[in-house]
Amino acid sequence: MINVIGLGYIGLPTALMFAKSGVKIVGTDLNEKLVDSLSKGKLTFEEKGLEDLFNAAIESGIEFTTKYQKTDTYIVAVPTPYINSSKKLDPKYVISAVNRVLDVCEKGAVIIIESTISPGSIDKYVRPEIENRGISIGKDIHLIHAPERIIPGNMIYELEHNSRTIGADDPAIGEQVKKIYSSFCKSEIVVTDIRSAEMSKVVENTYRDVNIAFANELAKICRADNMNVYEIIQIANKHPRVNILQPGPGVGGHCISVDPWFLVGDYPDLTNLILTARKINDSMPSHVLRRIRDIMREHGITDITKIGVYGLAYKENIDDTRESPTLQLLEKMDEHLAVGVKVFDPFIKERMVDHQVMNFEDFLDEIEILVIITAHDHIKNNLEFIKNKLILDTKNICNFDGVYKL
Ligand code: SAJ
Repeated sequence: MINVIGLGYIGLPTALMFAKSGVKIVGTDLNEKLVDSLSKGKLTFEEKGLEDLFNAAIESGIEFTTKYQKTDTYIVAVPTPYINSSKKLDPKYVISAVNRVLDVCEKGAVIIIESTISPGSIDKYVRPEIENRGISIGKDIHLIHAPERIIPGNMIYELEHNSRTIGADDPAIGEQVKKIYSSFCKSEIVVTDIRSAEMSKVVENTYRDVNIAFANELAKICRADNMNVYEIIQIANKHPRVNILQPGPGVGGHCISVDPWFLVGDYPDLTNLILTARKINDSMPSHVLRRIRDIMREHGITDITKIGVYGLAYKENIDDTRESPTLQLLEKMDEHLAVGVKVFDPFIKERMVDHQVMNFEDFLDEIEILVIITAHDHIKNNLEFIKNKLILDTKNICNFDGVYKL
């Protein structure tokens, strides 16, 4: 039996995938409401294909509880926030989960940490915690770091088809864990040491952050001289060794906008490019704000409440709002006392910000300037209803005349 600890965006789909593949799974989360909801067959977030997978896992006998189980294998998928002031990882949830596992686990149990951690965290925070309890790593318990790579919006497919990394102290235990993941992962599983696994995970997300920053910087350069950044990227990408990403209103999510800070926090003197990229991406909401100001000036609009921001999720077709560019933009506006902008997102069913309008038609009725931040299919399928608005399209999805771009 595997006890999956933490039933959030990563832990839950992973637990369900194992269960569907016939592995006996108990999912543990301290949040009683969440456990209660899952036990009643109600999902806690939306994700393509998750409902079917959930039903299959229930049929296979998955259980949810707030209690840690006595078993031989644990997967820890708890949040790893970063401390805003120091930009360092806050390992408190991982440490607490590991301690609770140690309270109940069998001798020789394997503790697999899936949560993203900054390179060196297992050595710095987890090992001392275990050793201080007089428990011998490699004998009484085994440690593994198996970072995930799935992307919200395509999680279920990617769980099965992405390759994975297993970091282990002992290659034999690494192979044993590889076999466990092979029950649903159809792609290559690389076994390495723990530090390399930690580092490669953070490097992957940092790579993407740096590349998005390049696209965002190009957008600013092109705006300064009125060039079409999208066309330029499209042409440049015809080169066989060029693959520029898309500029946007900022980088959200709990991964790409967070992980590079782990490297900056730990290696402040060595992270020039990475820090600059972070700053460029963090500056995009201000760039959007300046674009809104340009449009208001050009059209003599002074009433903030006539602005409507479309999208609260950090990217298209999901309901995850963590670090979302819209929240960053609203914060910036708030600093400038620009309060009262309307917000709408078809995926966010509960009110989470001021002046959020819950119905698309009402939202459109109330605004003159529409700022598209999230490219949900919903807006792409409703383009005919927005044609009479002034539009700032930060995602390059409207191709009709007069639309303002980043
Ligand atoms: N974005 C752009 N331009 C682009 C691509 C993305 O502005 O060309 C923006 C998105 O709109 C979004 C942000 O970047 O705000 C991040 O979105 P994303 O789709 O690039 O990635 P995440 O954060 O949803 O998931 C990432 C993935 N990592 C990589 O692609 C290297 C995923 O595979 C990881 O599992 C996940 O982080 C994680 O949990 O670490």
